[in-house]
Amino acid sequence: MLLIISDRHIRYALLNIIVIIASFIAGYFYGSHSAVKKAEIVTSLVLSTVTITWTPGSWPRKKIDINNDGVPDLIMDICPYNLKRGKGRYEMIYNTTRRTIVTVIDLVDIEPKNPNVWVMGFPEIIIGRKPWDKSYVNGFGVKFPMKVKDIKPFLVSFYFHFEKLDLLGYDFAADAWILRKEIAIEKPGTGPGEGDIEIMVWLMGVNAPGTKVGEEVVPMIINGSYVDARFEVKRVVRTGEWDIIIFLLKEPELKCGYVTYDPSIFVKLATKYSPVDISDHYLIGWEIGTEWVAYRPPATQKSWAKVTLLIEDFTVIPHATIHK
Ligand SMILES: [Ca+2]
Repeated sequence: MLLIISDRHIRYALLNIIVIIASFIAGYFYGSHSAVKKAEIVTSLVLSTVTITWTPGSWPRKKIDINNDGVPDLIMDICPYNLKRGKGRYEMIYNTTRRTIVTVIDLVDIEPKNPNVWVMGFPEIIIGRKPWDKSYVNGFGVKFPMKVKDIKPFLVSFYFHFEKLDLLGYDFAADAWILRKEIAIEKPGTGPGEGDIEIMVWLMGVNAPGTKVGEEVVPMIINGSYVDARFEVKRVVRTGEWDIIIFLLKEPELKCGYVTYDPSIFVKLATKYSPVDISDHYLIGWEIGTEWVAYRPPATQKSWAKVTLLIEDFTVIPHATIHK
């Protein structure tokens, strides 16, 4: 993992190298010097990562089974929804042994599908599903879909870190959909529309859209400590389309680190700010990723976007919450 440079990772890399060298030495003495033994080692190394790579016109995504029990636990999705063309590298790499997800964007000559939309994509990991999916990925045990008024607590926890950040705009955020019954239950796969709600939880980012409608305090664990996290609540109300509620972390200011929170708290708070009654709506999943905005005309002459996002130790714990 040449993209990761912290001390911890250097130590890990050294440990890996030592293990690999020890394996080869052990193989040498164990016997046989056989080609089969060497082949086994190479195969296990090759299989330790799963990479999905964007090319123009594609929408790469892959279900990942973290604990290898045959049931998918999350979807890794490049989600290039507004990216028409670009030269370079846009990929996500899941490392099965270290359980890291690295997103790499290094593109030039970028062309959007819709020039009026600044966000190019939302490379992300998903539990449950997106509105356009027909089936759920519920391997962690959170039973999506969940009716809002009956929602059960669950925790999401992860470490995140940005490197080589060279973007006109970005966020690191959760995205989730609260859908009417007729879409969530009766017609899964139907895109959202008027009467549905998209909620976002921004841990960092610039230029969150919407009008400020409130402030909330939410319990979180950040880098191992309990925090009364202060959020600004913003709302985007739109005619003929779904409305958006954004929880924007104001305090503590976060650039990277370990984060744990209970998404059901945000869903309950969203009922207070939603322009429509969502108590009988359904939460269909929880997504974490980065919306990215490229430098491009007319803001700059050339177009480019560059960032590496590391998500590590991602896990979900059903039926758990955070209390002070
Ligand atoms: Ca699994």
